[in-house]
Amino acid sequence: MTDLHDIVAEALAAFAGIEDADELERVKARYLGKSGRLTESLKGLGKLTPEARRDAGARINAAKEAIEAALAERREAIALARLEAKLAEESLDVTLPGRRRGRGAIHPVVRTWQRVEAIFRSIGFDVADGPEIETDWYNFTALNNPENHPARSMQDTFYIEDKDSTGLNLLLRTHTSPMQVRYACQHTPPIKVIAPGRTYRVDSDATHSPMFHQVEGLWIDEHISFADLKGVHTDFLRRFFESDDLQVRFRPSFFPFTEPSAEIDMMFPSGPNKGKWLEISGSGQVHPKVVRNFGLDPERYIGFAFGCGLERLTMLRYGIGDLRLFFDGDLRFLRQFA
Ligand code: 2U9
Repeated sequence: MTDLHDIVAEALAAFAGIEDADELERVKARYLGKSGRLTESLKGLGKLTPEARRDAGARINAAKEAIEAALAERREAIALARLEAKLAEESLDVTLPGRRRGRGAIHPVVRTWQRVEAIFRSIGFDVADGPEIETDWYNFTALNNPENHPARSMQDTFYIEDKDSTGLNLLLRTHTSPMQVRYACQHTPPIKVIAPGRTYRVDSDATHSPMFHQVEGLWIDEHISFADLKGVHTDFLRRFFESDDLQVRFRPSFFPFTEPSAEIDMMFPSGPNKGKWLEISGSGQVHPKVVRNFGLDPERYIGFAFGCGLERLTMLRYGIGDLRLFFDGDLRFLRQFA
C-alpha cells in the first residue's frame, strides 16, 4: 500500500502534460480503468484482516478521489483552452464596415419614361395608366383596325386562352393606344394625355423584343391643327435631347387609327448622328371613326396623336447600338446609368 502516494503522484504528473481530451481519457484508464493501477490495489484487499482492510480501503478511496479531482480539473482546463482557441479563431473585427444591401438603380428605359412624363406634364398633359392584358375591342376595334388586319393574327399578337367575363378575346396590348381609348371615354375635351408603358408583339431579333415600351400622346380639342401637334412634338424632342437646334420634319404615312398620318423624323445639329434624318415617331389626325368611338362628334372635335418607342429614344440619347442590352440584365451595362 505504500505505493499509493506514488500512483497518485504519477497520475497527477501524467494528467498535467495532456492537452487533448481523448488522450486524457486514455491515460485515466491506466489508473481508474478495469485493470488500472488503483483497481489492481483494491483486488489485494481480500487478503487483509478486517481492520487493515478498512484502513487500506479508506486510503485507496482517498487516492481515487485525489485522482478524480485532478482529472476533473484537467478536463475543465482542456475544455476552456479549446473554447479560447475557437473564440480566437472566430474573432470579430468590429471595426470593419457593415455589409450593406446592394443599391439598385433605375433602368435606362425607365429613366426615359420618367423624363418623358416630366416634360409632357410641364406642358399640361395628364398621364394615363391601364391594363397590359386588354380586350381586342380596346386594342384593335376601337382604333379602326379592320377585322382581317394582319396585326390581329396569332403571328403578331400574344393572345390569352381565357376570354373576359363578356366573352371578348383577351391579348397582351400591342400598343399603348387602348389606355388612351379608355381615358378618352372617361373624360371630356379638351383632352391632353400621354400613355407610356409596356407593349407586346410576337417579334424577336436584334432590333425587336417581344416586350418593349411606347409612349403615345393624344390631344383632342375644338380648334387645334397639325401645327399644334408639330409644335408640341418639336418642343418635346428639343427638351428630351437637350438641343434647341434639333430639326423636325413630317412625311406622309398610313395608320388605320389616324387620317392623315405622318412619320416624324428628326436631325441632330451635332454629335455622331449630325445631319442624318432619323425616324423617331408616327403621328396623325385621329380618324373620325375613332373619335366617334369615344362618344364625341368628329365634326366638332379634332384629335391629334403620336406614338414613339421608349427604347429608340433611349438608344439615341445615350448612343446605344443594340436593343438587346436593355433586356440582358448585364450589370456592366446597367451600372453606367446608376
Ligand atoms: C388613339 C388614337 C390614335 C398613336 C400613334 C403612331 C402613330 C405610331 C409607332 C411608333 C413607333 C409605335 O413604338 S412604335 O412602333 N406609333 O406610329 N402611334 S399615331 O395614335 C393613336 C393613339 C391613341 C386613341
